[in-house]
Amino acid sequence: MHKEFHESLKRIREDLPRLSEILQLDDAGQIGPWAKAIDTRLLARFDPDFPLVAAVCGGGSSGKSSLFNTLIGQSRSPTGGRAGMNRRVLFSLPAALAGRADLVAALLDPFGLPAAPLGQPEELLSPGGPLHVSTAGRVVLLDTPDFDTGAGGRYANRESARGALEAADVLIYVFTNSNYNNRDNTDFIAEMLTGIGRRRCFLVYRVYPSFSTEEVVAHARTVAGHIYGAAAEESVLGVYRADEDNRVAAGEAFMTLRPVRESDPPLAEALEGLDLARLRFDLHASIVADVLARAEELAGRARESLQGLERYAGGLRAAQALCLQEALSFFPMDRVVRRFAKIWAASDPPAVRFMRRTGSLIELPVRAVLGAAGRISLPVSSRRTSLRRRRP
Ligand SMILES: Nc1nc2c(ncn2[C@@H]2O[C@H](COP(=O)(O)OP(=O)(O)OP(=O)(O)O)[C@@H](O)[C@H]2O)c(=O)[nH]1
Ligand SMILES: [Mg+2]
Repeated sequence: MHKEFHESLKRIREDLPRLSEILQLDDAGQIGPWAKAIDTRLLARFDPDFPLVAAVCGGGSSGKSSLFNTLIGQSRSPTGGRAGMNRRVLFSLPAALAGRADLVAALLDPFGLPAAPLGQPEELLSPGGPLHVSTAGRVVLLDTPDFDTGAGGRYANRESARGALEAADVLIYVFTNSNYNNRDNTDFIAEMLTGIGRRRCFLVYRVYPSFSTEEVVAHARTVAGHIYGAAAEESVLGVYRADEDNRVAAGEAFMTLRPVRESDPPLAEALEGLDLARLRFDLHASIVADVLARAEELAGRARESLQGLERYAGGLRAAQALCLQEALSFFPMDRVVRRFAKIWAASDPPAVRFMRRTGSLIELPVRAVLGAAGRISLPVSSRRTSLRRRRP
């Protein structure tokens, strides 16, 4: 299904511009952006060679960079005690992607900024486009800036974190004992993961070694519940604990990750072993379902609003008719008609002259009109005055 979709999409992508060229359609301006969107947003993403993109994310100083380094097996991302250290995204670029410029372009598209290879780790400490390091693995890992550094509702890195989260197929959410119950962080993550479509995630708990498995499970359940609500169970792909270790802090060792459920594979293996086609299909299906549900909701609201407007217009029409009826009863119809007759006679049109010559026939239509005016229902008082005025 996944493969068929990719093939069909590719055919449309190739045939439509050719058709436009053959038919000499004057739409080059539209075809270009359309083709680019298909290339980067859809075609590459459904390419069987497009790697899994997993974003490591979490609050400031939760251990994201330490985990990123652990997973790529190289100490490339700077780690430290100051929250909000990483200001840009660092991603691992599998060596297998080297010859696939189209896939790399698609990978970078959500960031909207040109990428460059990482030179010195310090480059990550100032804001800018994403940087990359080459790895032997098959997974693209993103080390993202934290999204909770800042104050008064303004967060320094949220936009950059947002790009990374939207580019990812899955997330690896790192949390600690001091922030696992922080609603602000989980709310932001929840918005990213479940706002439109549902991205699944791995949970990594940097925890004191003294914590029991039950405590770790209970805290992980709190985090999952805050992010996914009722869908927590099926959305969490695995829970891992990384016990606090001073050698990690000293930069002498990588983190040690242990699956909380003993039957689960190590995190790196779990990532490599994900059924990518299924995962991506589910993700896109959930995005389409959410988009349609929102559209349905909007259409429902629009229908309700239209009904309200129709009722309002009906009310206005009824009020207008009532006012008109009332106003008509005060309209001095006899005076208007007499004035009209006067002007008509004064302008002395040839037809009138002719009629005058042929007798007093002129009196006839005017009298008829005046008679009609007299019959129009007028308020008694105004009819009386007009009758009185008509008498010499
Ligand atoms: N004791 C101990 N310290 C750790 C461990 N893992 C990470 N740290 C330390 O915690 C601090 C923050 O770790 P980072 O990996 O830089 O955290 P981060 O989430 O990338 O931080 P920002 O990029 O600033 O948001 C560093 O001083 C790490 O050395 C651990 O297992 N044990
Ligand atoms: Mg970091």
